[in-house]
Amino acid sequence: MGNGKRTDRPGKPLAQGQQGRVVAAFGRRFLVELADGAVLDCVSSGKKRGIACGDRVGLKLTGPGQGVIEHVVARTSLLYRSDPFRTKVIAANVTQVVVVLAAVPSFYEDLLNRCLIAAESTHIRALIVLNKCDLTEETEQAREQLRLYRGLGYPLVELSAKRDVGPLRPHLEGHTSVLVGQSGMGKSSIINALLPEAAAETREFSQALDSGRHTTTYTRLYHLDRESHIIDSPGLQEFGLHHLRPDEIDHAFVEFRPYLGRCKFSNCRHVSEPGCAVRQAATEGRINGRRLAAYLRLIGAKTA
Ligand SMILES: Nc1nc2c(ncn2[C@@H]2O[C@H](COP(=O)(O)OP(=O)(O)OP(=O)(O)O)[C@@H](O)[C@H]2O)c(=O)[nH]1
Ligand SMILES: [Mg+2]
Ligand SMILES: [Zn+2]
Repeated sequence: MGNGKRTDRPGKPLAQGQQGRVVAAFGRRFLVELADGAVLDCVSSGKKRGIACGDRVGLKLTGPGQGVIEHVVARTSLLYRSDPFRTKVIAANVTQVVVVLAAVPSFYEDLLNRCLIAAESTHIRALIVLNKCDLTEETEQAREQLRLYRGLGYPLVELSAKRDVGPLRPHLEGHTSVLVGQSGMGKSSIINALLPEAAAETREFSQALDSGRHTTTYTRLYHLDRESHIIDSPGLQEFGLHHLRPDEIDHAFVEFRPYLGRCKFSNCRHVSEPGCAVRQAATEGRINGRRLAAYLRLIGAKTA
């Protein structure tokens, strides 16, 4: 399954079916919300794979409160990750990726970069949240580390889910946002702070769907208002980008763009080729060395 793949008859309602939005995705089980607010417990028909939270779907009712998803309406976006063997969808029809970081536990900068690259390559806006700012001492170094990303144009919102999520609210207006990041960064805490009633809902849904673990194990969409929605997702250990071609990765590093097409060789991978405009820019301090190193790790090159 690829990003550009359109799935089944876009927008066409089924004669006896209903349309709804996937508001929770747990393996092959889904909760689908209908226009009247009713939520159905659904499975996917046949071998249909890759249905994501946020997807608009056509479904058939099979019993009280139950249905089968029969098709997926064409998506405006699909955020997903991949390794050489398979693809894992994260969320569909989102307009913003919110990468949630915190100083404690420490975050992996490569994972941040991978989240940003995934967002750029899907043409989704990316926002960085530095949570747990109530831990003032620990946060200082993380703030310093993130200065680079602010310089690249990524909005950085500092907050404490424990104290006040207010600074995040204006950034969510009119967007369908998905919170992504490592486990323990506070994604679900942010959701609960934004939507006090979500705590009860989370417990309710975790009873229906969860295996009883404390961390999030399923993707779940919440409504902030009619136009603004937010998706909580399970913590990521890694963010495989096997599906991206090297030239797509090049373009997803926003600060590389002015130099692309200017290397001596048109297929330059910016590793050690002579006449490389990207490396030249790095040497001159116009591209940060940490980002070039992250790029080289991403394309699997030796950074020696
Ligand atoms: N000090 C402090 N702790 C926080 C804050 N936000 C969350 N935490 C704590 O961080 C821990 C992890 O929070 P969660 O919201 O479960 O993290 P998550 O990102 O949803 O984790 P996964 O679901 O595993 O991906 C919990 O113990 C929270 O109480 C904060 O603003 N300040
Ligand atoms: Mg969580
Ligand atoms: Zn080059």
